[in-house]
Amino acid sequence: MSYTDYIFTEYHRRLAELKTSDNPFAQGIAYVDGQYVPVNEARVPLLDQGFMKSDLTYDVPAVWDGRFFRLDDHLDRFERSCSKMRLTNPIGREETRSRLVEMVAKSGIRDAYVMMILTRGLRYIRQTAPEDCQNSLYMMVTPFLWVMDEETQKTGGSTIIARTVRRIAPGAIDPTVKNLQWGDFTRGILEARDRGAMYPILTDGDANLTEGSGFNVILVKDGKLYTPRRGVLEGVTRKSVLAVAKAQGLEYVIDDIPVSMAYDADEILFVTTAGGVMPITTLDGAPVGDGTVGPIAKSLWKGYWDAHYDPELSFAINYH
Ligand code: PDG
Repeated sequence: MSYTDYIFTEYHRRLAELKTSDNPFAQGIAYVDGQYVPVNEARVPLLDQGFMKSDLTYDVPAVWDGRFFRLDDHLDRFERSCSKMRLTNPIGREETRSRLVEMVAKSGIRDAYVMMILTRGLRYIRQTAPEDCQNSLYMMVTPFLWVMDEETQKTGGSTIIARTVRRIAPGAIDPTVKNLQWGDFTRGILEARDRGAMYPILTDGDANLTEGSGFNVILVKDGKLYTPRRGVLEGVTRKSVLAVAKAQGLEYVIDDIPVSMAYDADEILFVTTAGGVMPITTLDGAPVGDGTVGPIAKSLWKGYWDAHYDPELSFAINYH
């Protein structure tokens, strides 16, 4: 059995166990207003400014095979985002951390997509001062989510460089603050659909690559990795993948990456917590390299999933 098949077989076995569970939280658990509720019953108050204006920040860690992966990296980024947005987590970092672990344990979910969202909160109707609001924390733990499905991970996905939209400028919305202002990505996704592709890559409007709809982009050329420096979220998955690459003896560059380089790349990878390493084999309708999932994509894919068992990067959840 190939390593990919092994990983997915084990994942499906754990998922099947979850499906037969009678735990009310097995399909997901949410934390809203200090209470735990099944995720499908969770509601946001209409006047929450997170809903009214996307005045919020969020983060997404994951649990894989019963182990929380890089939780502290995600909490670090979440704290940095909150402070840039002048949002204050009402329960603080330590309680957030312990509740997330508790929620995973309560749900029994072995492979989880975990989300914490901190909004400006209620009572802030346009003219009111944002600092007067009591900020609201929402959290949820749901079964793992794949931005790229299993079959496509094996054969490679398709992308386009968006022509009809650029990534919002960092001087308008700071992309290092993880945000849900997806207007540019949504336009990019619609363009990708129109052009028969799965995913868009957005440029900075100045002939450099930025990122795509929920993932960082890595190009491979002559055995070296290239990934954009500016106009992007500083992805935790990218950090993991670059560390794996380094351990495998590959060099990488984080810099301005011209769009033209994508058309010249031997391999293209998308990386995100919600799906890991996603090989891309078609760009603007033409094959990337020889049009198959390349050797570096394969070795980074394996290295990335192996890293989930590294005790320096993950810890086991104690399911009761
Ligand atoms: N860039 C953007 C804009 C993202 O939203 C994400 C993650 C990343 C990069 C990768 O960051 P990291 O490696 O730290 O996960 N977004 C995921 C996927 C969203 C989706 O639904 O497609 C998320 O917010 O869950």
